[in-house]
Amino acid sequence: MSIQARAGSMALMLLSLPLIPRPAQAVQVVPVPGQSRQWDVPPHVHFDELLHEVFWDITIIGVLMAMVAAYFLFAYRRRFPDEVGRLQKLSPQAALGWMIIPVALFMADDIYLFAKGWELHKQYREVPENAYEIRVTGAMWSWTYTYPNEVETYGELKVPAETPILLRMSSEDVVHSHFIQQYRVTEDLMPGRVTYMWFMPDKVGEYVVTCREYCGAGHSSMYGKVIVMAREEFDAWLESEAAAISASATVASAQQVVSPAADVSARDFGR
Ligand SMILES: [Cu+2]
Repeated sequence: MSIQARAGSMALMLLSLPLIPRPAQAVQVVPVPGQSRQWDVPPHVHFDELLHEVFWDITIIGVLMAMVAAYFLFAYRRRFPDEVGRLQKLSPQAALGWMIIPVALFMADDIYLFAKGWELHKQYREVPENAYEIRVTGAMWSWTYTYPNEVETYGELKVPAETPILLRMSSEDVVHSHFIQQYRVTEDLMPGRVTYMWFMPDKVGEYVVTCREYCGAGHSSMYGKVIVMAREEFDAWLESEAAAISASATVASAQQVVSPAADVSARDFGR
């Protein structure tokens, strides 16, 4: 991208900044339209790229500053005990130049990084169309995950690999925050509101989930796992869980058929 094009896109991004932030309960997940913005690179990879860029940026600036400071310390050192420094008077143009040029350079760098951060933020907020949705309920002190077929797990979030995962989240009591360090993502859960996060589990494996908002004495026990499974393995697991639920529901309804008659007879005989 040329410098002009980059400056143009940065200016556009800045102009699109909402001056008044939307309230947190606005849960309208905007699907990514068409094929134009399918996220080939997951947001957690972008997050790391940007973090490294910031580290390089501050390292280079820091080293340059230190070198200039060391040079000045040496070049303008006191050469004999009674030496008195002289201050050269700058012309107004030179004074303005020394003020404007460094500020412009630093601000350009800062705005460039800010624009990249904004882009990353948008990626985290725009959920891909093909995301697989799971409901999350936080409570003191557990995580409940509910799958589309009403299968529930506790403290273990099982997900298929290479599928974007959308978590739609709420809390039963206080504020919690669902944090998956592997995917560089965290989001608050609040009672009476629904919030969301999405991530791309790109590799099979087990990763850590913690609560990132102090939520009472048992806060540290809100510790769980994300288990990323191969797609077929995940489908088979979900099906077997659903089958187990419907089998136990069949047993329960059979018991219900028996019990009303028993109740009636018990009532009648008790009279
Ligand atoms: Cu919590």
